[in-house]
Amino acid sequence: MPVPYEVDFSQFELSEEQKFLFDLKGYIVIPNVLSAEQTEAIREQVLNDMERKENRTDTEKKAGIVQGSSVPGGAAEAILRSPVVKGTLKELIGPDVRLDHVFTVKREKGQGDHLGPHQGGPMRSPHFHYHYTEGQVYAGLTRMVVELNDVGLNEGGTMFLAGSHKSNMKVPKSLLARKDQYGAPFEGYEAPAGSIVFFSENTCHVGPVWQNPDHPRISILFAFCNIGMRWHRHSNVSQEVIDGLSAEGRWYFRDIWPWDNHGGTGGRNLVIVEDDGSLTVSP
Ligand SMILES: O=C(O)CCC(=O)C(=O)O
Repeated sequence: MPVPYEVDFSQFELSEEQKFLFDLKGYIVIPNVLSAEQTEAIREQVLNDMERKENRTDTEKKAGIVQGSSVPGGAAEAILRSPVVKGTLKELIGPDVRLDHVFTVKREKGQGDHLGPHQGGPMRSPHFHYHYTEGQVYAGLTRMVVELNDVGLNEGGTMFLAGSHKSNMKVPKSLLARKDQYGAPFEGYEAPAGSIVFFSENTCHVGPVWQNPDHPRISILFAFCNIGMRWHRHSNVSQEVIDGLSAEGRWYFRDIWPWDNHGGTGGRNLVIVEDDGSLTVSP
């Protein structure tokens, strides 16, 4: 009999301290989420994709990014299956999450900062308006950075204007000025390879120029939102990659609707596992 796939969120919950810090600052770093083996395999995947990728735009090359790769299929699917990832997304967005966008990063010393500091301040848009309701955070568009090489403090990991996700005033132009390196009041993080950083896209942030000559920054940047919302026109994930995912991975790629009045699935937007193991998505 076909059965609906149900996500298991029960294996991880942010601690009270982690929830408090996310609400206070608009970002949180969770060290060592992936094992050394998982990290190594995903790093190889990102590097292989990058070598194979033809026709990268000048902006992609300068920024050290690739839009469109085999991620989050293959070894990278372990990220979507991680209890920490599922539990944290449930806390920050709710249980009905979808993957909106993903790109990969390999930045050698001197590469990066294609956007300058952005976002922060009061926002009415449902993607950027941050609120705390019924005892829970709601960070409409949540970014997740998976660091696949060690990141030292102020070496070029993403930097944040802590608290700006819910500041009452607009971020002043003086703080949005583009530079190679950012000091206080921007704050950075230290993260061993395999760590994951979550932030509200409305926390003013920047991907600075990478400074470490000994190894590149290798990361994957995801964006997630509620199943009824979409920010990026393209997710950067091909149908071929999506079709290769397990039920758990495929769940993040349901169609963009939260409810069907006439649906045979009790109105819910589900992944159904058929008798032969094939998947029916958003029936
Ligand atoms: O490259 C980074 O570390 C940050 C990327 C960024 O600013 C964004 O995707 O909005």
